[in-house]
Amino acid sequence: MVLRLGLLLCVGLPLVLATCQIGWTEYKEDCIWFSQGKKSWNDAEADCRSKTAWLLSDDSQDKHDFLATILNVLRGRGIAEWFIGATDYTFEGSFRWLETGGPLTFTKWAPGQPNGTTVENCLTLKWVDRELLWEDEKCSSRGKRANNNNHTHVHHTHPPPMGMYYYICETRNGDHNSGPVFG
Ligand SMILES: [Ca+2]
Ligand SMILES: [Ca+2]
Repeated sequence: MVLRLGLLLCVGLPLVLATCQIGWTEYKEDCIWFSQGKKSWNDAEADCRSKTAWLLSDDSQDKHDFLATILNVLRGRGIAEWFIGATDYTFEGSFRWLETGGPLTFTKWAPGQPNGTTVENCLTLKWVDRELLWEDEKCSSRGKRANNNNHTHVHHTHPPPMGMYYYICETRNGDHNSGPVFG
């Protein structure tokens, strides 16, 4: 899938890939990476951090449209929901971006969302009809042992456990070796 996506990105979008590492997609000053497996939000966040990155901020219409172009292709493969980098775990109802700690000024909530109260504290990007929108979702599959294989099968014989989603990491051009400051 990486190869096909890479090919698609090279052919289908006017990208300059020179300043992002291989496997990352350039958007303005950012480099963006799409997971090939599902994790809980915390594990996804840790995986991004291990790449000197963070879970993505979807903080402008232009960036959202850019993401929609790519995610629409992956949607065709059955990958339709992604964790991104905001949570209201600390203060219920007050989502904050991981990247900046700031509130969500640009928003893309699906109708009726967020609706998860203290049960759903993690932000997902999700296709609702033909629109890519936000929903709050469970951050992990609590209580159940997640099926933790790394296969990227698109078709599941059983639905995936709630709270396990694909995810999107983001970093700045050239930041791979310097490291962002967290906390
Ligand atoms: Ca919540
Ligand atoms: Ca929700």
